[in-house]
Amino acid sequence: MKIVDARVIVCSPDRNFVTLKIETDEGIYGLGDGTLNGREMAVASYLSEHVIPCLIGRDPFDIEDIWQYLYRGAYWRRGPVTMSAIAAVDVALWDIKGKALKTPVYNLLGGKSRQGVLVYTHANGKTVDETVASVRRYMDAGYLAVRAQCAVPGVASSYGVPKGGKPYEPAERGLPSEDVWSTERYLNFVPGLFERLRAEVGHDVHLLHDVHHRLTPIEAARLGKSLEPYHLFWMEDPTPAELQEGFALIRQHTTTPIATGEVFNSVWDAHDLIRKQWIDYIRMTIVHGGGITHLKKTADFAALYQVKTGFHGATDLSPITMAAALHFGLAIHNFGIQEHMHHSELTDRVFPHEYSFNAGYMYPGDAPGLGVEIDEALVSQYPYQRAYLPVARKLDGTMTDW
Ligand code: CS2
Ligand code: MG
Repeated sequence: MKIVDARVIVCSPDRNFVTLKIETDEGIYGLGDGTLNGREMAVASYLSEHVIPCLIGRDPFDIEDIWQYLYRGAYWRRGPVTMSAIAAVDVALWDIKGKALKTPVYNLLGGKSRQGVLVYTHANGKTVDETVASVRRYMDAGYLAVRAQCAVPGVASSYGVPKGGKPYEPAERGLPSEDVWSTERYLNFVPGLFERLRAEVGHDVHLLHDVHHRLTPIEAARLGKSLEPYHLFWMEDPTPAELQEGFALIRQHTTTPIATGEVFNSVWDAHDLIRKQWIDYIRMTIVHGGGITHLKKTADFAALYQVKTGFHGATDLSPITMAAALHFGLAIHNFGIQEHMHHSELTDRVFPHEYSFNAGYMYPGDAPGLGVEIDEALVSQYPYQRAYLPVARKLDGTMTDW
């Protein structure tokens, strides 16, 4: 089998997605996701200008060699753009191999280690009451794990809370909006949110919270300690992870489990975090972490240190990545949990897929390959529109981490 063509499809059904379609001389094609929220066209150009010419004529079954060629051959290694482009190729090749061998991708990864993939979704509210009601709605819908985010009183805009009554979508068309942040008000508010949540929804549901890189290590230690009575499933991205040893300071003070890595793109970004057991879950995702091939190596390394996976799964990763993550999560032994933020109904029509949800778990389906398609007729109606993630400033105007 030979790769005879490949092309990048950028579309924007409610939000931008970058899709790579690789075609073979046997009529089998594969789909990969290269979506990088707010920097989509960088990945599209990297693929079109620098990667696709090198793919033509290669055997799509040579997944490992093509991965190594694109990684080592780039010379300028790592980074979200490079690794998202490599991921798009890698995932498309796994899709082709599954289709050619007439088996779902999870079977190529060792087969089923479990019957379903435990998922969590996003609850939020402008008030504690709204957040409690939102968590309850998802519990009633069958979710066993729910992330809870709430507007912080006295702060004009908070991460994870929708604006203007629309569903929460991180990227906004037009230039970056400016959010406001107050560490003091946040740290004084969040423990009370989870005290109320546990009192209202009980202790069985897994509750998660995303700090979104906004605290110093000692502030994160204070937060983790204050949340211990509410036994969160995890406290996510407590502090920017460039300073990996900062997580050692958090660990000294709290037993609240820690998840990080959605902005990572290589196992080297988490090398110390994993081997020193400074985290409990690695969130690096298949689309930004170099694809299934690199995430398999990362998960196997993490397993040596009893670190589990908890991959990122927000709406800015396409249904192709969600499908790949579910095949991956069904197969690997040290799976922890999979994020599942609902795509819009229009996005689901653009990317018809086999995966499904039932009673807290998701299932990738048994179609050969990934079990996801792209409706190219529909795509043409939703062309790319530049969009940005917000930026954040402290109350005094100092730039901070969004
Ligand atoms: C968040 C994301 O889902 C999460 O854990 O951190 O919504 C994140 O803000 C977006 O993916 C950024 O594009
Ligand atoms: Mg996050």
